[in-house]
Amino acid sequence: MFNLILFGPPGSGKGTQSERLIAKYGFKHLSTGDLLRAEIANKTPLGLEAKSLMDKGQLVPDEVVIGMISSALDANPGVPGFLFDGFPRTTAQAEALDKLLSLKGSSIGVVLFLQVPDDELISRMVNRAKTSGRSDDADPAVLQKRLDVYKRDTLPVSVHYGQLEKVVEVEGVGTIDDIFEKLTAEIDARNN
Ligand code: B4P
Repeated sequence: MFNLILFGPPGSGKGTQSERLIAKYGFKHLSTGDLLRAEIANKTPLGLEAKSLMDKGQLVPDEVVIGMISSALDANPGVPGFLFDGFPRTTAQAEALDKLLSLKGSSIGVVLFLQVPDDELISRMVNRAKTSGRSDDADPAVLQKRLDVYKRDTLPVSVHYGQLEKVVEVEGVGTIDDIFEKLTAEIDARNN
């Protein structure tokens, strides 16, 4: 089993590239953002709590997302690997993920870290807001908050996996096809 984390700031293209990577490799896609938006769409109690935090640009509590990932891992035995998209977003989530995978005799193969400057991130999310209907993309103050939270709480995840020598930085500006090619080259160099 080969597991990878697609890592990067909000709007760096994790969701966009994940779609293509799962189509090519057959990984099971686990996006905590998508899982949370499904809870919101179904108006579950968890979804209601998550929506109020997401609309403010804040993270949902660790125990909620760790619980979701733990259930998803158990529900998908026998897959060729998992692609984690938007998770882990805190060091506590990373440590929990490492433990969950080790209980299954597995681990993270590589962390692909998309590098995109802040002004490009903001412009992408503002554009996405026009079509996605995502309320967390519409307000510039919320976008700035999401970038601040990323730098404070999520960037340390790259340090955690950097210490394990698992992080590969990939230029995230360019055409979607070019970035996809760079990501697949890194995966193919490790997953054989
Ligand atoms: P997510 O759903 O993870 O979304 P994201 O980080 O905003 O976007 P992503 O990087 O996937 O960008 P995309 O491909 O869409 O998180 C949303 C919220 O959920 C968080 O703020 C948080 O509140 C909560 N949450 C999620 N996971 C959590 C966790 N683990 N713990 C706690 N809370 C959690 O790309 C963005 C735009 O750019 C798109 O419009 C796309 O078309 C465009 N684009 C992509 N690639 C491009 C390129 N190469 N050039 C130009 N544009 C490009």
